[in-house]
Amino acid sequence: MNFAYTIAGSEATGGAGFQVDLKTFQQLGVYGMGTLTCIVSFDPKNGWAHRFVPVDPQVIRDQMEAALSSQDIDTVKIGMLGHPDTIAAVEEGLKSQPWKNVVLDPVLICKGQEPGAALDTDTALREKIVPLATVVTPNNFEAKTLAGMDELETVEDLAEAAERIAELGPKYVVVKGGIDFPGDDAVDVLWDGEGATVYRTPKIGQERVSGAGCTLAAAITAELAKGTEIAEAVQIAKDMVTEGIKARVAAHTPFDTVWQGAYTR
Ligand code: PXL
Repeated sequence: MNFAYTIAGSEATGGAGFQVDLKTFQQLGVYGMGTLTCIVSFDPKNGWAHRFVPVDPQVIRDQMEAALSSQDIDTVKIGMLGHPDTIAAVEEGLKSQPWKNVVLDPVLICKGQEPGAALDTDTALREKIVPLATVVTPNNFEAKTLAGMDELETVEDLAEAAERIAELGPKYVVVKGGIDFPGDDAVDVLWDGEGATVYRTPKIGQERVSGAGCTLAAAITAELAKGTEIAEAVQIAKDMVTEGIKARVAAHTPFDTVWQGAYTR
């Protein structure tokens, strides 16, 4: 059995976060484990705004102790952390043992949230967690923020952002162009320390779909847990996201959501 571990927030509708991570792990045939960092409950009475509650840092420490004592785990995905105290607890837990793969989805803000809401959290993430990651998967906005770049408009820009973020510590950086990247293709770039690999597939519509970023990072994590090498893991993850967007599930929320069950190998 291969094990994959997620440290992420709950998003109750099933469209993002912890719920997506476990669905993705299961779909790719790895045993999913997890620690909850926060609870997000969208508010349907208020435009589906984010209601955010951090989990007590001691409870995060307890969950990590339980999970990491129950199995020899070497592969972890980190999703939404959301608070400096959460980041401190997760940093401590990560440093309690060696890792082969630490995949960080550097969630700065969620769909529908205003940028710049929590600068101290963003700074703590950059200073404490990014240097511990072996793989980081920023979206367009996160890549601009972490790389200190104003625009990502060409494949060369994506590659430059990835290379700059690698200077913060991570061996591999996957920058996701996403819907904001100009043109008809969904373009992602993997920087591996020596060069850039470009992944390209036609965009499916022009609407944002919830859970694409979580699914991509979780799928990379699951594949790394199985021993797949990074460039192939990213391709499999992108294929899973593409299939999942094609098979997206409509909801009463503002965004459709990815269906992880559409992908089989
Ligand atoms: O998509 C980013 C994300 C990650 N994790 C949780 C979320 C969201 C966005 O809403 O709620 C828990």
